[in-house]
Amino acid sequence: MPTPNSLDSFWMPFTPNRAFKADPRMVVRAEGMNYYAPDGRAILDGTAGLWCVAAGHCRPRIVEAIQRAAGELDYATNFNLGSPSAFEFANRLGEILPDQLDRIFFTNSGSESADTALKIALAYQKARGKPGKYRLIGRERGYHGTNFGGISVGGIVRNRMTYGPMVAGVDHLPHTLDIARNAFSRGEPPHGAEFADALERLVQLHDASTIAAVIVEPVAGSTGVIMPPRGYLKRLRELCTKHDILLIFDEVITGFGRLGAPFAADYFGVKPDILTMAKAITNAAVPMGAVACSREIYETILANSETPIELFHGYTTSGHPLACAAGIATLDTFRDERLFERAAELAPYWEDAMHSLRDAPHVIDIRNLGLIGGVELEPRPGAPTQRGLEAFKHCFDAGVLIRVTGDILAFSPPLIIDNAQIDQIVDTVRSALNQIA
Ligand code: PXG
Repeated sequence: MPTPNSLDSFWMPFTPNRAFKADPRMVVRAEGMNYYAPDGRAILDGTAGLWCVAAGHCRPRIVEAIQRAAGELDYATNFNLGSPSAFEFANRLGEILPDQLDRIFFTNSGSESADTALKIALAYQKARGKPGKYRLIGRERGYHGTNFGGISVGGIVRNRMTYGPMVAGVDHLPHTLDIARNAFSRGEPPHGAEFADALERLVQLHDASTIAAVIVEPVAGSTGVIMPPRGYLKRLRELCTKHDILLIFDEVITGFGRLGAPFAADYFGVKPDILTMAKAITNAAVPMGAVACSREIYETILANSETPIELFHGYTTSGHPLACAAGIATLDTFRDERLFERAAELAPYWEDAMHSLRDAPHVIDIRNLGLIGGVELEPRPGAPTQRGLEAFKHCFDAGVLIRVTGDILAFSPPLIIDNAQIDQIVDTVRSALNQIA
């Protein structure tokens, strides 16, 4: 890989550009569980890239599928022209998605998937003769990417406050993090199913006849690993059904085995009407996202269309041949290596390992589910986020990549991790916490 002469031109996403460019951290290669720094040093990937490299890095089967596709059909539009791999990949996704949730719209990212899902929800309500159902309900601390729909229903202050009034007609449920009652609980926290009842209050405020959809992450990842309290998602489903409101699960991080089941919908036994995907859909080897809709939604929109084109929405690279080839090879890998089952088998060891950090300095909560972990640190007085950042840097220098959100350390390793590598992550984090003030 060529060494750049300057770091000036690339405006890095969600990064303190000035600080990073003054003290850059680079990786130049990856394989399996590891990244490699320019000096050849291995860095264990405790975050599967950014929650996305579920099968581990540079898997030959996926690499070869992309190479083959690039030489065979580099690009074809799916606007009024078809290429087989998009149909094939949609069929394959349908085989592992929840029953009847198998009408697939392709996007290029999780952000596009969120906005696509919201638009489909509105199109469905209009198609069934209920255009007055236009409101979209998100949740505090929700993350649905960075496009306008996603930040409107999302609940992260910094992602919203700069960008004006956003999409109209949006309201939010409360988030479900309740450290006072649930600190150090293992798996689904016991308290807080009643947070779902806030939807009843929103119905009283706005009336259900104005509400199109509720969108939530089954497990909130990027806002600091927030687990759904036991019974919460079921109750949310019941309330949505009761009030004729669509339920959208954003499964951009929970999809593809992260919880030890194909999707969080399977893990929790709660079926949404629309489910968004991205990241691990291609093992992140080619950018891609997708939105799975119920047959009822798809058929209603098609049957009631007043125009030949039923949905005025799409992207130049929706269902790109390289992404579809990568996606099919990724699903083959998940299946043949039984990676979703492997995640379920590893989860108890992972849980014990995460919770062994309970007595480490600064730790005020630990949360886990499937192969997800979150360790919340007490913020340093007057300097929030500093402790988290220092822990991250210590771990990186010691050869382990973790993710940090404020003072919360987040873990989401590739599903191919083994027990010794889990131990290495935990030992490195413990040592980092022992070294920082
Ligand atoms: N929905 C969810 C639930 C996500 O986690 C997106 C949508 C947006 O996906 P794209 O592909 O547009 O980035 C995400 C992305 C973190 C972190 O620190 C997580 C994400 C992105 C950046 C950082 O955990 N998730």
